Amino acid sequence: MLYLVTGGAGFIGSHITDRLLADGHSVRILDNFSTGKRENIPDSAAVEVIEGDVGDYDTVCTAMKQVDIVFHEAAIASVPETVGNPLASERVNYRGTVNILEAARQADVKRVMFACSAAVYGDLPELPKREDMHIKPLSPYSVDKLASEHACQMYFLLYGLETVSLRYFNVFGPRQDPSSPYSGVISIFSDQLSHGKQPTIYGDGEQTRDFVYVADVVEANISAAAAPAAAGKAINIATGSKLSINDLLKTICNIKGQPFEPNYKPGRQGDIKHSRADISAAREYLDWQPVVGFEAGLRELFEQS
Ligand code: UD2
Repeated sequence: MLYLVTGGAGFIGSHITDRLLADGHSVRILDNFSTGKRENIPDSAAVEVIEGDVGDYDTVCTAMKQVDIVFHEAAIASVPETVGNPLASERVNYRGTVNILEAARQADVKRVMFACSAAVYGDLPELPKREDMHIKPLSPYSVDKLASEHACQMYFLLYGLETVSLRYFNVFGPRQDPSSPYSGVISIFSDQLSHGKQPTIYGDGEQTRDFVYVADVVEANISAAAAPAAAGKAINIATGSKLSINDLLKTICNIKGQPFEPNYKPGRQGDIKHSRADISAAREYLDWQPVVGFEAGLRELFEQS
């Protein structure tokens, strides 16, 4: 089987690539290296790398040749970046997905997994988030992810191309880049503590998130590629539990054996207060639930960093 992983040099895509290689598959990576890193790609004869952009249809068609299954992880992942540049978001995050879907249709690909996001839910207060509830995307990023999800469903219904949209919640793990202020909070805290810097908590720290470990996200993708009932669905990928940012920092400090003294700053504009998923659809359609989980994931992350 030949797999195409877009964004395969990035955080989640590189972990999916590792998993596919471990199973003996061949992997083609399409990545423009805007945020992805060459060192994330294993040195293996079973990996082919195409440097290129999902926004370019001809490039996508070249990358799609002979491919059986696609994991579409490439995106402009920074919400603030898309707020500053909505056209770039539309080109990569929406049109990039349509390019993938159309090229996959032309190449008779068996299934496409699309990396969607909990961002589509916006700031509506109702919890836990269920896939069928009212949503309110609030940024170019979330609008383009939602539009992509609709395109995935449309390609399934209209053309029979099997697609699965996975709505990732707060994913964490090795290779998540801590360098931007909008990087995942776990990568930022971990990096700050490693360098003896005081962590910052925005707001009162009582906001909560549903943190899911990257290895569990990879397994959700592997299940989605094979589960018959998943085609045409949008499915939350999370743990179903919540943790406050205050408790997150305490847990990290306990594991690292370092004391902490957070610096509290005003809450971020647009910050969502609480986020937690209902993961019953993942259980039902993917026969998936997180196996590593939050604390074991944190320990694994710190062992590797
Ligand atoms: C996540 C996604 C984002 C989008 C959004 C939709 C990540 C990295 N980001 O943003 O792409 O899908 O959900 O709602 O998964 N915080 C601190 N100190 C720090 C950094 C963050 O207190 O140094 C707080 C931050 O204000 C927020 C929480 O930690 O309340 C989580 O922040 P985040 O940037 O990791 O993720 P989030 O949920 O804002």
